[in-house]
Amino acid sequence: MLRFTTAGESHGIALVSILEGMVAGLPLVAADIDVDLARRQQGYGRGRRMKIESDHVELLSGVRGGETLGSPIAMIIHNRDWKNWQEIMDPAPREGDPDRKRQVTRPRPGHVDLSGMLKYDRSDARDVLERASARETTARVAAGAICRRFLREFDITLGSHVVHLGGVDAKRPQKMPADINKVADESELRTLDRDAEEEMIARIDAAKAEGNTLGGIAEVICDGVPVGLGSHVSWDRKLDGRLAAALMSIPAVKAVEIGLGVEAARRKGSDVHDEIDADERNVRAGRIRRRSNRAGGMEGGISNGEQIVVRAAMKPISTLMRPLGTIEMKTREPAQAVAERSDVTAVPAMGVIAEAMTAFVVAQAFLEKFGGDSLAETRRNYQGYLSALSDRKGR
Ligand code: EPS
Repeated sequence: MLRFTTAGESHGIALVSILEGMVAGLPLVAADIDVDLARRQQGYGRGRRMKIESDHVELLSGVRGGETLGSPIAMIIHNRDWKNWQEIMDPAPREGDPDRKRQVTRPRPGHVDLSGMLKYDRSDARDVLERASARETTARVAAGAICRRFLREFDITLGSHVVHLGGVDAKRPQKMPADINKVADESELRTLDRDAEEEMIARIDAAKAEGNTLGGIAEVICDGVPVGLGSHVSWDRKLDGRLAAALMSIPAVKAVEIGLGVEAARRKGSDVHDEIDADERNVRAGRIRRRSNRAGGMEGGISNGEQIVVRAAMKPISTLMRPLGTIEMKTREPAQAVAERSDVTAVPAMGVIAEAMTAFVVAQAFLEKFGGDSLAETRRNYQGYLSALSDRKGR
């Protein structure tokens, strides 16, 4: 079973990511991971923190001589900002210092500050927000980058682009570029519509001037997935449900759509379902193709061989420089929420994180179906499946 876990606080010493269940023999170097870490740090509207950090992964285990060993892959990403926070975030007990600096006692509406203080019985919301911070997603992107590297061995690729930001829709190009990220990464907002981008930047500037924040939507497209990942037989094996859970777990994501998504509920069946044709060349999909891909590459929780298309919608960040009303927890008196340094928007970064989470779920489902302890074994198993699909006749 492919799985990963992360650890680390936003202004702590470092972030840690452990990916377990990856096959042996996968070529892997730190640079394969660093490219995605750098992509996650981009985006107009980020705060000053991104100028401090320059994320780089150190591989601690599970890789030798540029190849994975099949053992857990442990990674560390140091927080450069730690040097400015050592006193505040020091893990050691601090005698005679009951009032730590930068305590947060005026919880931000929309943030986990308040629920976390109550649940974990903390008087300083910093004990909650340091882990809730989207800085944690760096460690997810590290694990996702290895999954992406694995999927590339099977010609499965992923890209994403921003389709909405702060009230502005981006138009899709007539023809999607073959390498979406190559084009999206050139844009400050990771959008494929340059006109919309200008308008989005203007909205970000205006939001910043008024101390506000903006949300948006990113779309992930995964190409090359064979028919048969996930299963219809049990609720927790459905690929669509697993993808939705993975994307919903990204901080501030409030909705996930697959294919047509919510729009499918408004249309008649004939305008929703993708008609089927035989297609000799399309072995990966069982010598079949759909005339359209409104289903977003899955039917009944099983991949159908079309592109997987998922969208994640992010609410505006809950740290506002013009703070909303709250209470001071010590006195329960009305107060203004804490206004910590933050981003105006992080939608472009969220798209990169959504790619990582999609890569993880697809790699996990792929390994579930084809198994294998080494890359060569997984490849043999996959090729056996493709030849069986190819040889299918009369049924
Ligand atoms: C975040 C607040 C900001 C963001 C941070 C997420 O950090 P800081 O409080 O240090 O200014 O920059 O995102 C990252 C550090 C990152 O790597 O994405 C928050 O409160 O969630």
